[in-house]
Amino acid sequence: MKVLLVSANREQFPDPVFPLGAAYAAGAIRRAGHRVVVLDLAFLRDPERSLRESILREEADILAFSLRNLDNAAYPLTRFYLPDYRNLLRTARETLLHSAHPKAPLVVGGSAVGLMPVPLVKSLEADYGVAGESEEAFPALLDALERGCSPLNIPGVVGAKEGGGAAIPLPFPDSPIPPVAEGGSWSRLRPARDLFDLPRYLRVGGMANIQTKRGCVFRCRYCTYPLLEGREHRLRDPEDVADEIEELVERSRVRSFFFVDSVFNLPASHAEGVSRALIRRKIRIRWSAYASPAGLTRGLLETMAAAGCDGLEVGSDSADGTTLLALGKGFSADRILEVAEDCRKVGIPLCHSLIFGGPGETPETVRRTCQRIDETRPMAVVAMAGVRLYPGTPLGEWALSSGLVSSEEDFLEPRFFIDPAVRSFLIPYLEAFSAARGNWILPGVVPPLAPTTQRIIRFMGYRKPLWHLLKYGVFKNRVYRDR
Ligand code: B12
Ligand code: SF4
Repeated sequence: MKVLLVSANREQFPDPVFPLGAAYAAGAIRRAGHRVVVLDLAFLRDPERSLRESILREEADILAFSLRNLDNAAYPLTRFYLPDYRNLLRTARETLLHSAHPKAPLVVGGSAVGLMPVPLVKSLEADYGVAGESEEAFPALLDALERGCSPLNIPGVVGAKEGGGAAIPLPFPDSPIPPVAEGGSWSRLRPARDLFDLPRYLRVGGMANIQTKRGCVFRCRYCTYPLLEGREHRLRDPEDVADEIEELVERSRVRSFFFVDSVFNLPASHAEGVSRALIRRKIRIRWSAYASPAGLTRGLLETMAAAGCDGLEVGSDSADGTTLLALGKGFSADRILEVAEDCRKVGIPLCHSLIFGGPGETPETVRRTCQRIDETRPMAVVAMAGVRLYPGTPLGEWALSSGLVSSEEDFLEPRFFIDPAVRSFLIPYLEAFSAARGNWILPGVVPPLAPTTQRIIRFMGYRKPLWHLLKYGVFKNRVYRDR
């Protein structure tokens, strides 16, 4: 079958990010023998027009959309992408009527779909949605459509017309934990980066992205990552990760990477394994990643630094013990302070990511967190004021059962929780606190860096995450970064 795969993400902040999920999805169906044509909307001036032209030109049997973000998860300056996606699918449907395949099905996938498959598929009036990863479900869906069968018994596939999702989404076929060196069928597969304009992403976004594992074993109360990737770790062979990096260095001259794992440093043995593989092969790159204070030991930090790690976005969330407990974090406030100290000794710049306003937050806990985090002298802090609620997370389920949110559909529009005790206090306090420091970024409160400044920085060849610039006075209070 011929598939037109549209990558719909046009968000340019904090950087345009290479559509790794769409590239994995394209790779999965190409390996199964289908023809794939990609339309990446990220940099197009008139995406709807380009979509119309591609549909008429390509005459594909299936139109598939990769939807990464639903919204920017930031409050109160929330950006909501669903209306744009709705327009795209409507345009596709109308254009198809004048094309060679007026009944070509519309399929949607990507993390936005994984978060709320049935409401999203219905709201977009798509034919089918794939919740979770593409490697098995997407080729199986195409195979079923080719044979004229219903794909609704395929794990992960939902359908809007035939009763709103007959199949039970089961996106992690390789759980429970496979042996360390073989994380399941996806783990040796390569994303089809060649179908996208990687050099352009490197030029304007600074870094290439790569995944070394899927899954997170923690259950932080607000977090969707275990829902998107599974609750068990599925690890790639560190040597295979190093092979992929070497390929990118040699073929595309990539020198700067971001590991997109939910938490890079866990399990520690795997982070150590990936780092040692890079050291052994003397691959000269620099990279950043998300890290948890849990298990981030001095020894591991030293190995990571020797392997090229030059920045960590640490999910500290809060530096107040009761708030950390309420958020379901598996570490103490003291651990955050130790990690900050170890990062300084090892020479790895640190950016704390914080979430304010969760259950039990008070003005006192907010003040304590700000003060303690500031005392760690981080290079940057990204602070969210309010917690984006998602179905399936403990906090989202509590919001549903307590009537704060009335149905799963209601989560489509960005809904945030801010404890009533800090509702009027939080934002003015954070604004004043961050303004006095300059290296605190409030994505939902302070408007982001102007796109032209961002482009100039990248044009000049700057390849690190932009929060590193906060060490320079001229960028204080200006750079934007978020998780
Ligand atoms: C790493 C990461 C980042 C890094 C990216 C660094 C980089 N250079 O890549 C940074 C910090 C820059 C970042 C920024 C943002 N992020 Co982010 N990020 C992630 C994270 C942890 C991993 C993303 C990733 O690459 N995964 C690996 C790929 C392979 O997985 P995937 O994209 O899901 O693709 C799989 C499936 O979805 C499926 N699939 C994908 N496409 C398709 C298409 C079809 C047709 C099919 C069938 C299947 C399919 O198959 C793929 C695997 O086979 C996710 C959370 C998570 N654990 O998924 C959040 C996540 C994607 N981010 C999110 C958000 C909101 C953002 C920001 C908007 C935050 C902000 N306010 O700035 C920005 C937007 C940036 C941008 N330009 O788009 C949200 C999106 C959901 C939402 N609420 O809208 C997520 C899901 C986190 C969350 N809150 O739940 N992010
Ligand atoms: S916040 Fe981090 S550690 Fe907690 S569940 Fe999410 S990804 Fe895992």
